[in-house]
Amino acid sequence: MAFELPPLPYEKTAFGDLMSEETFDYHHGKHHNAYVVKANELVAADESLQGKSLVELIKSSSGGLFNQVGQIWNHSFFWKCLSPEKKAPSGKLAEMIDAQFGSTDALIDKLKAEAVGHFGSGWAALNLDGDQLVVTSYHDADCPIAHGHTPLLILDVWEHAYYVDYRNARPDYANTILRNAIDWDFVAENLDGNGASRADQG
Ligand code: MN3
Repeated sequence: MAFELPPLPYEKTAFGDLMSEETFDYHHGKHHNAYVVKANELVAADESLQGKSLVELIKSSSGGLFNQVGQIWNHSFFWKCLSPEKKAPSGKLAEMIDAQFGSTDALIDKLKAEAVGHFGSGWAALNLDGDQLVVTSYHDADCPIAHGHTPLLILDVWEHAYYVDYRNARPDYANTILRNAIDWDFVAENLDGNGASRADQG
């Protein structure tokens, strides 16, 4: 069965100037869609790949196919990490953040530094490792699932994610999105794997 572009979980205009409709038109409608189209072409051309799930392909492929399926997973997960309604961590997630980083602000500073310091295209991420929160990043189409990591939150730091709205200012993009547009409820759901498994459907 062919992979499909998952619909956005909100309207393309929901974020106003934080992330514009034009950004969603290109980022979801063209970039994310192109990964879906190319992955389907590669799978259709190779019988041994057919019937495999997205996660199975991420774990077993390399090169061109890995780039497409990794990016399908990353984007499907990324859209779910965003919320047009400003939220804050609560419950167990807030306790873990406070215990490890001191405050949500301090965690966001660390995530922002990871996003800004990452050279070239890729993804900044907050993962769960055992009972510890880990801030890290991935290059290009690399994907937490490929490493057996448990992602809680990922932020796209490819230029196509911010160039329409922030031009070259990756720090402004990372700071604005991390402080105003994260779905911390989705992040918390991923502590027990539920959110991540939902993103796998994409
Ligand atoms: Mn992208």
